[in-house]
Amino acid sequence: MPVATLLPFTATPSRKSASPTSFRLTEKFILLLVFSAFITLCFGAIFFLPDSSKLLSGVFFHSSSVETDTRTGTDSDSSIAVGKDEKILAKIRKDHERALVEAKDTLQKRADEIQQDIRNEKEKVAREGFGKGGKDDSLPVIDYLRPPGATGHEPSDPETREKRAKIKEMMKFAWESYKRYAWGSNELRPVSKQGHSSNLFGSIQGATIVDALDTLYIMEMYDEFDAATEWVEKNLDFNVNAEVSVFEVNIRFVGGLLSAYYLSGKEVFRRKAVELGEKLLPAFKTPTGIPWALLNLKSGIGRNWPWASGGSSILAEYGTLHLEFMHLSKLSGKPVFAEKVMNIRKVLNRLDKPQGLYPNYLNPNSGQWGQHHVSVGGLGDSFYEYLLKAWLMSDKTDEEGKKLYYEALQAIETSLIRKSSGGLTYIAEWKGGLLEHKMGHLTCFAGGMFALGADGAPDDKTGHQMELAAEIARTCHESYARTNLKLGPEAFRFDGGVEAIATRQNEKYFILRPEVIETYMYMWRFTHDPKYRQWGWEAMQALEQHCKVEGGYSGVRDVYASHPSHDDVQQSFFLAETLKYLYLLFSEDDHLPFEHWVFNTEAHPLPIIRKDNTDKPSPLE
Ligand code: DMJ
Repeated sequence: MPVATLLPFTATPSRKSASPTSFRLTEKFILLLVFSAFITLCFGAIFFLPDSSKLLSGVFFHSSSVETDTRTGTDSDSSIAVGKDEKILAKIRKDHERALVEAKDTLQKRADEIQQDIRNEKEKVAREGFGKGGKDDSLPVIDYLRPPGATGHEPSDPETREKRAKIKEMMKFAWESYKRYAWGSNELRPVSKQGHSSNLFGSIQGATIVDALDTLYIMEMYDEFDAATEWVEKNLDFNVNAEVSVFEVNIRFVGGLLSAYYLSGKEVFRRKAVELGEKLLPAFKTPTGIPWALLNLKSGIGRNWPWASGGSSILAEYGTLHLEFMHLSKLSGKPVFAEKVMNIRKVLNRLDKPQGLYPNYLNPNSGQWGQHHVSVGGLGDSFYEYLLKAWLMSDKTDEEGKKLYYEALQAIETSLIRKSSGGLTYIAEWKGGLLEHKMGHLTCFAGGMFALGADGAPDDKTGHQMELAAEIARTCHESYARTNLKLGPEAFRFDGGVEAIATRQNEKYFILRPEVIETYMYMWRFTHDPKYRQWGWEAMQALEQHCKVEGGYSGVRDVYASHPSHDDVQQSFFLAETLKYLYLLFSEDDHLPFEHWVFNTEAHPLPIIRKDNTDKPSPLE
């Protein structure tokens, strides 16, 4: 492993100002050397170039003598000024000597002494506080170690490089537009050029800022990242008397903050993530510990969506907390977060599953299933994703997560996966024992999930899982290809004589969702089949052509229309997910490599928690 990966607070080489909280010793050392060289030059200029010394005394020293002369014009003041210059020179000489001694000291230090210095510095920061809010006693001092691959390098192939740069431009435009017209609001209305807030976040502000942080970082948009960080430090406030969606706040805000922390090492993100996690804990106060969908952050009172099967909680919502909560425990030293999500597993394990399937609705009071609807799309999707990723993120130690995932997958294959007469594989929905031959755009993430899980599949099913993944990717591509705008509908059907086409007006919209591009990205990483980049590029061109408006990117109401009618929302997940997955599709594999990172369901990368503790810093060699 390169030494750089072992260094706590190791800065990305090209990083400008979004560095971790304090300068690292290596950086200090380099600065000292530069400073020493600079001073030496100045001394040379002063002592060996007599003609320029006068000039220097007026310019380099920002001459107090010049100013004094102007004010008084007396000789005695001039002599005072000369005396001052000598003092300044003496001080500089002293500083110079001290810098050299310090540099020498650093060179002579052993690796363990350097590590100790780093620890002392970190403890000092924790003791003396950081940013707004100052010291936080409730968080343990931890060593930060940036996991490998936080930023990538330019693709070697010029065409890919160009495409990747184009995607970065899209991010710039989406971000700048949000900044210009909606800064601080949750989302942007790109047509009417104003802020937009859905009720998912109550009165928490800045969803786009928090959701975009890691995309800004990995695209090396560091000035923008710094501006976003400053906004978080000064304005991100969870002390609101408002009801929020626990799921949405978790995947976008907690997930976004955690990733920003792991990428940048900035303490403010850890602190905010844990603070928000704690605010979400009252959601678990139900007889079973299955959390409410909605929570008032001030009162701690929770409830469920009124439309959800007799007051049920939703599988994809309570089942999509695991990754973030495991990291909250790791970063806070508080086991309560992990306990809450492990309890969800326990409740589910006790229940009978119809044909091995997990219904979308579960009553948090009785602990019984609500309506027997099953879906790998909306209401169910990321529950399955998190079983697999819980196992991967635990460095493959969470055997229970693995078992639950592959068992669920078996049931899905048996009961939900079908092939159309035209040869398209799709994942149907299940309603009380009857199949609905419809697949949502949301369900298209499953191609990526199957590919990601193929490697660990039991009974030599790896090849089969990869085939399935490729078939889902193809079907989802067809759902795009069969529209006028070459963007996918919200849901498409395989009945009534159609295949991969939306037949209902209320299923024809496209809201900048990422799932299809997400699957292309996984398929590219695992197969390197150029068609996935080709498909991603097609989607990118359609986005540019039909979704780009003067004030940002907008969803469209009907992908079968000849001209787009814009819905006037730039969803925060467009910046968090769609553009990030597109960018990674055209990046090298060592950028956020799967051996080190797992993406939460909002595409926020979280590092694998190493069983052998190698994610903890070790002494330098
Ligand atoms: C995102 O918020 C997440 O991907 C979530 O899991 C499902 N839907 C949206 C994007 O479509």
